[in-house]
Amino acid sequence: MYGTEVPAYTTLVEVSEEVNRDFLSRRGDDAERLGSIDRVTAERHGAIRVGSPTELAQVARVFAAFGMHPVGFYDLRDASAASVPVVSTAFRPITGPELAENPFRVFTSMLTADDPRFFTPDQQQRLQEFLASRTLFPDGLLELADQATRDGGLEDGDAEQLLTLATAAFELSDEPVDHSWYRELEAVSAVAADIGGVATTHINHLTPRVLDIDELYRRMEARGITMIDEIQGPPAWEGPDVLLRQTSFRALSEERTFRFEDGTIGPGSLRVRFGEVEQRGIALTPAGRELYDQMLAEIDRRKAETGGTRMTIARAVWEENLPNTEAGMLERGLGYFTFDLAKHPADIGDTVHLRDLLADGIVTATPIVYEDFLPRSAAGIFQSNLTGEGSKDTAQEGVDYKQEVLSTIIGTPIFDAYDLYQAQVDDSLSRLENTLNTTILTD
Ligand code: OOG
Ligand code: NI
Repeated sequence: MYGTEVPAYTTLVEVSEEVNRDFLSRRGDDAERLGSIDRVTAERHGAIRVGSPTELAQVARVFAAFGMHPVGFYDLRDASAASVPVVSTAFRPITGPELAENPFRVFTSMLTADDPRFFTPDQQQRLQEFLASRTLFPDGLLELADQATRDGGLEDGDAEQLLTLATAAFELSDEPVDHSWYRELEAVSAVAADIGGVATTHINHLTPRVLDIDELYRRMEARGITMIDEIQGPPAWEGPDVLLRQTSFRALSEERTFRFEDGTIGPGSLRVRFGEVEQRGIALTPAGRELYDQMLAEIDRRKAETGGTRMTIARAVWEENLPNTEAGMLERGLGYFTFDLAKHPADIGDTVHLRDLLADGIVTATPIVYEDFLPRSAAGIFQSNLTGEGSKDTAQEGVDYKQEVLSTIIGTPIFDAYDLYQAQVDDSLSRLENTLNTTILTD
């Protein structure tokens, strides 16, 4: 569906597959260190935007039917200079085996229609009325979704029906867009217009995963597709990939039908949907993430001081601060790894240190891939695709959205990503303890 809606997406997928194939033949087995080529080829994240707590709660029911649960909280309202009035979470599978089977995530943003920094009281009221009058997810879809969640699946016919209804809910609508309302919201924020100015939600982008994003960037530019200025997130460097690197091409102008001020209906154009691609690396522990955030601050500081390019400065900062091997990251507790038995030890006591098992080659460590998002990159991706800065009245007090508030709206707790990564580590360690019949000490 999305490839039909946005043909440039198909190009992006083709180029991503080429890049992955070439990377695989260049690097051999090592290329699959962070995921099998089958998984990486199938892997995607999508982004959608909804308008209200009711709509967010409903979409959560749709995703739950597919084993996708809310993970993490992102407040993008303060993450960039531009006006981005949304708070977000990501729906995804939460266990290793589920992720291996279904490597999909959907970054889901909810408009903060009641935040006075963005909307006047009059606009808040009109927005809420507009949003309350539309139905994104029909009852039939929600009932089937709940049934699938409750029963752990559906009969074939019902499963087909669920897929048909769910896909349709994310399809671009051809209902005419109210021109003056859309433009009024756009003056506040292009994101607000994309959410509150149209009758339905839609997939904003669908992002394939590549194993070499620098190469992807070069090849897209060589095809004449202008990418945003910089790859977001970590720089290219010799050490292990961590977290997430992303880049995108600017939203293309798309024809839509508008209802104009004089009552006529006719064509006009919008720019909201873009193409994005990403490279994923090792998930960082809280300590690793703290170091990452410090490095970002240091990069900003040096950039302001010297005026060099961000990527050159970033690489230098990384080389100074981050261990350039997986073993180094593991030793300093910066990244998450699972542990597997490599060979049976001759004999082992009641307790044993993990570091000794690793040193003796009895156990090997495998990095856990980062499955989530980065607020600053997300804000950068939003921002690079806005037509204008929009407006934001920073003198006003913002509405205090936080993870608990979003959990209450959704009706189930939002998972903490660190807890999920740690659970994967702990599972692997308890499996080892059972196999080796010992207690493994990790400090
Ligand atoms: C979501 C932007 C965030 C990412 O990859 O960081 C995102 C949006 O544009 O709706 O998708
Ligand atoms: Ni994205």
